[in-house]
Amino acid sequence: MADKVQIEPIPLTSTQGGHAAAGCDGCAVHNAGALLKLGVDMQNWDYVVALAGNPNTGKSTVFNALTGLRQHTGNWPGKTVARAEGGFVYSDKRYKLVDLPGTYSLLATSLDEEIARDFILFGQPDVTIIVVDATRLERNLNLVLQTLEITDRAVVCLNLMDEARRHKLTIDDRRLARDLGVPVVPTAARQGEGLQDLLQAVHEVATGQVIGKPYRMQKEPKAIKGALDRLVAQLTTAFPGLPNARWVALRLLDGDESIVQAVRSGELGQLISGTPDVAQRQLTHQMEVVL
Ligand SMILES: Nc1nc2c(ncn2[C@@H]2O[C@H](COP(=O)(O)OP(=O)(O)OP(=O)(O)O)[C@@H](O)[C@H]2O)c(=O)[nH]1
Ligand SMILES: [Mg+2]
Repeated sequence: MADKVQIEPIPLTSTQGGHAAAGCDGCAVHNAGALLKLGVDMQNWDYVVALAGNPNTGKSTVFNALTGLRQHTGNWPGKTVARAEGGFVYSDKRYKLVDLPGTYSLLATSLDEEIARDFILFGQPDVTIIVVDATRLERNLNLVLQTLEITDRAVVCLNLMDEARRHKLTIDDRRLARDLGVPVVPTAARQGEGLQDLLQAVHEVATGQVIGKPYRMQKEPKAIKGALDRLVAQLTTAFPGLPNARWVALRLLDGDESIVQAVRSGELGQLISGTPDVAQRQLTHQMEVVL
């Protein structure tokens, strides 16, 4: 059933609204400094929401519906990849929405993947909406699971539900939400269906009313378990509060150059305030020896 979207798109030049702060219930968790480096200015906005998803799943349709076409387009800093950002107000909170490049994975093997991955990892958006094609769920879940390894602040937008219905596909979205550990909202974005529920789910995650407990693969091959455990312990010491130490450790073991670089340069440390330099230097030194 189509519902009416009651949102209030706002011009990007508006100067009202609060600042992001950390360390309280319902407060924003995004990393304003890292976001600025990624070209997103969070002054005068409460929350930042990233739109991720496989190519052609309806991300831009969702984006346009939520921002009412009030949007800036440009490039990612230093890259020739296009970026759109826009804004809306929902329940008295000012949300900035950033449309990420469409990707099948977040393993950073292409520029698009690197941009999407870095935005979620370093920008630490308050919510990441993962738009999935309900008619190709299996293929789309790959990106969902990878995103959930990095952040627990996610909402799955189960889009193209009209197409799924046309193909006589029924999806148990409640079961999916339970299994994934994050909210799942069925939508047909082109018709505006489900967008009100999507906004409500985003709001609940952003304000901490709903806390995701994402499904994460726990079983790793025996051969790497010892190394993984050691690396996680070292990362946790070097970067206390790192929200995804296990994922970072797995990427380091995989030789992911941009993550190795982020540890070496301290960029990873900038995500968390009060990082003890000594532990970080020790880890960096050990990595120099190993790599
Ligand atoms: N039937 C149907 N079509 C949709 C829906 N959402 C989006 N579309 C259509 O799907 C096509 C792709 O939508 P986009 O919003 O451009 O998808 P995207 O994910 O931004 O695509 P890329 O940026 O190229 O990765 C367009 O023709 C949309 O009109 C939906 O819920 N139902
Ligand atoms: Mg698009």
